[in-house]
Amino acid sequence: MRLLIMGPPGAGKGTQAVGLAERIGGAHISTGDIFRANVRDQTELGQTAQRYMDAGEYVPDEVTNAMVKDRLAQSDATEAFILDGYPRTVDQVSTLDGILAELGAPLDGVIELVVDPEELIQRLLKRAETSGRVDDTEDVVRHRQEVYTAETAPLLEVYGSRGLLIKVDGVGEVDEVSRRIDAALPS
Ligand code: B4P
Repeated sequence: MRLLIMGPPGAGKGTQAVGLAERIGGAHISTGDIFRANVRDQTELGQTAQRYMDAGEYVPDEVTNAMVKDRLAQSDATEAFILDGYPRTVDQVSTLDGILAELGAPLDGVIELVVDPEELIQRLLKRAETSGRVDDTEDVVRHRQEVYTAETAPLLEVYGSRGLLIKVDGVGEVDEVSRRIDAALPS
């Protein structure tokens, strides 16, 4: 199964994608995690990504697209994957379409986690207490929500018009949300 998981910052994409990847037996590909690993290791990619992430902005498409293309070509992603946090822009959608067409690997579904905006802010401020993430301060968290609304929310319509969108209520215990996702997946 090949899936995307989408939703605003703090919706629980990463939280849900880890378990879901295990359940579908595929790769969990989180662009946020890959960027953070590169920042930690002080690679050239990490140095480019860091200034955007710290400000709550998106990393430029050409950087992100090349990174995902490379990752999707790895053997653990051949049969099944869940892409977490990608695509986030219209340009990333067309790049992903091209990559998947080349691989002959169409998507089976796009999960949208739906969570109320104020709940999102509270979750991320709570995460800030332990995460050490520079992009979890209140101003940056609010800016990330605005960037999501402007740049990424329109993508949901694109996938909706392709009949791929699976809306899931993201509020409740983590296990409860996981059960809702499993029940909504195509068989
Ligand atoms: P991401 O790492 O994707 O971060 P996120 O949107 O903050 O997190 P997510 O929705 O996964 O929430 P999580 O499970 O952690 O991106 C970070 C940055 O990287 C971006 O701002 C951007 O700069 C860059 N980037 C990444 N992808 C990019 C792309 N494609 N293009 C350009 N730039 C890109 O959950 C959040 C919190 O809620 C956690 O503390 C969790 O414990 C809690 N939580 C989860 N589920 C819960 C539940 N059911 N109830 C209560 N709390 C819950």
